[in-house]
Amino acid sequence: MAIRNDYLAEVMKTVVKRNPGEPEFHQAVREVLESLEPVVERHPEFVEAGIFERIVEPERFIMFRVPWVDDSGKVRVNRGFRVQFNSAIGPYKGGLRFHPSVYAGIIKFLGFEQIFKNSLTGLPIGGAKGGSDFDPKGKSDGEVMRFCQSFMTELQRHIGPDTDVPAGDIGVGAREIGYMFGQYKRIRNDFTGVLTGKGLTYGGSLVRTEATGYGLCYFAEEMMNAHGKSFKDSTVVISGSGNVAIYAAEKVHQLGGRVVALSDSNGYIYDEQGVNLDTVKQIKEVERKRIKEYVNYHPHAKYFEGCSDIWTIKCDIALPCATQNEIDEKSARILVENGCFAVAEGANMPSTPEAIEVFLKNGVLFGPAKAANAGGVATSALEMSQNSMRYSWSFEEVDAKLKDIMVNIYKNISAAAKEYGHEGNLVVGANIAGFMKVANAMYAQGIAY
Ligand code: NDP
Ligand code: 2IT
Repeated sequence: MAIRNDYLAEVMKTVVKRNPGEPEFHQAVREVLESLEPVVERHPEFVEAGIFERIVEPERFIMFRVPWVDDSGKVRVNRGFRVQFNSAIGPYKGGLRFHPSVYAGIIKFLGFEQIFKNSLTGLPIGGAKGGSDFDPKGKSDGEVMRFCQSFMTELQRHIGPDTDVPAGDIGVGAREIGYMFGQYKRIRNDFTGVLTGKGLTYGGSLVRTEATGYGLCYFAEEMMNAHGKSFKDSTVVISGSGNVAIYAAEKVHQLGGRVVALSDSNGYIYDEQGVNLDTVKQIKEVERKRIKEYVNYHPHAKYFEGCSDIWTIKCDIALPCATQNEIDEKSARILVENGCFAVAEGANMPSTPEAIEVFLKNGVLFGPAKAANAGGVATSALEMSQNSMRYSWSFEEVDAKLKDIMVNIYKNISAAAKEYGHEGNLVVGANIAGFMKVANAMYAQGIAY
């Protein structure tokens, strides 16, 4: 698809001009604007109120220096970011990514996607994202702690439980959230739910660790059930071996499917008998080692260098759970040729636009990230609710709410796709359904931002 509507094409042109050298941000905006053509036609009042021009421009973009001292006593400097993209429907909410590839364009693409994803959850959360080009790999716990403390020393002045509530993403898990929470509390003298993904001993919610992966499978199962398919007896390939990948794999196994491959940025493992998740958790969560260690525990499994070839493995269902643009047109074609009938995105924007086109043209059931991986942030919002009540729900209660939310997301986006003339296209459905709630809220609040 291309942007055919002249007005939306003009909005896109301004985005490219204002944000030069940020292709991931352009890609995320272009996809949403393409989907919104039928909305422009039906809602001239949104055009008049400048909703489209406003929604692509962050309310606030913060960039800061993060100095810290490594174990050898050397001073190191990283760059920190927080984009507070949209607060129309609730306090800014979104994860923090620590990865060497982080720069303004990555943070903006993720923050922009987060607006619509958070809207789809049905919960009152605005869109944000942040992070740093810090690489936690190979760093000692002490180095990670000093970095997190320095990062929070600046970030704390911009956030708060009713203002902006960060969480994890790539490279930010329970350890990093703990260090940042401790530093926030020390500086502000405030024990409050300012971060989500906290440990269970200090305000965390049950199921948050599992939520993105579990939610992804609840969504995918609902999408497949609507077409007479399911995880039961299926072969599944999952990329990544981090938080999202591990708990997606756990839920696939619970639903009767078999996960045969997982990866990291160096390569992938193939275990025809089904991946042993106790081993993967030990390697990745406890030892923080590489996925190739898996074959030392299970010699019948195979390890291959290079992560992108994971998509050449024959499977029924593919769940990309590593990073952006990890499935290109070629990989998408191979998946289709091998009989893959469903793809649900655990990572943010893991399929290139060309790959998505291949899936849609070939009738592959395709669950786009902002719908399929919304279970993580939805459960973060449930953590915020529990913190506000100073109460905590049981695992079963939170899990049931998560499942409900994911089923509703599927229903709402397929209904929106149909209503706007694109039945079956969940990309268009997710973008329109996510947009409508935010646009209505912005419209009602006047030209405040
Ligand atoms: P983790 O840091 O726990 O794991 C990331 C995994 O992806 C690792 O296996 C990592 O391998 C791999 N990976 C990261 N970058 C690359 C790369 N450039 N190329 C190849 N592989 C890579 O992160 P999460 O599991 O939390 O996040 C995974 C994806 O899910 C991200 O896109 C994130 O934005 C998205 N997401 C996360 C949510 C959450 O709640 N955590 C919620 C919604 C979406 P390696 O160890 O080699 O770097
Ligand atoms: O991309 C995402 O939705 C996340 N990384 C989770 C954000 C959150 O606030 O829980």
